[in-house]
Amino acid sequence: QEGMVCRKHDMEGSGKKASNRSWNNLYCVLKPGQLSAYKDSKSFGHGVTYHGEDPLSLSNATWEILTNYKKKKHVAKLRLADGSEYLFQCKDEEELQRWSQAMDKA
Ligand code: I3P
Repeated sequence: QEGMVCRKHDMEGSGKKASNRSWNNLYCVLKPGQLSAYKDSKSFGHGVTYHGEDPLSLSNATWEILTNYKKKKHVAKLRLADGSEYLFQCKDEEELQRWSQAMDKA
């Protein structure tokens, strides 16, 4: 599963709020056990991740669709094993379901 998703870093692993809390439209690529982010599909083609970030490890991570989230629609929360949290906004419900199914398998 891969495609453009809007992402916000919400919490650091330490339990404090993330410093850069902006939403970024990123080309996300899900492989078994890891989620990588790129500026766009071209950067993915070149293997250059967004801001040089390492892939997020999905072992012991949880993915939860935020049905009560008021600010935006089609949002899910990814919580990593270290406690850090990222919000992902998909363009529509179908995309959200697609990502959710892929996350469940990854
Ligand atoms: C953030 C940006 C986010 C907003 C966040 C702001 O500012 O406006 O969209 O989250 O609010 O801090 P900046 O771009 O200057 O970093 P929401 O869209 O979820 O409101 P927050 O700190 O309350 O999460």
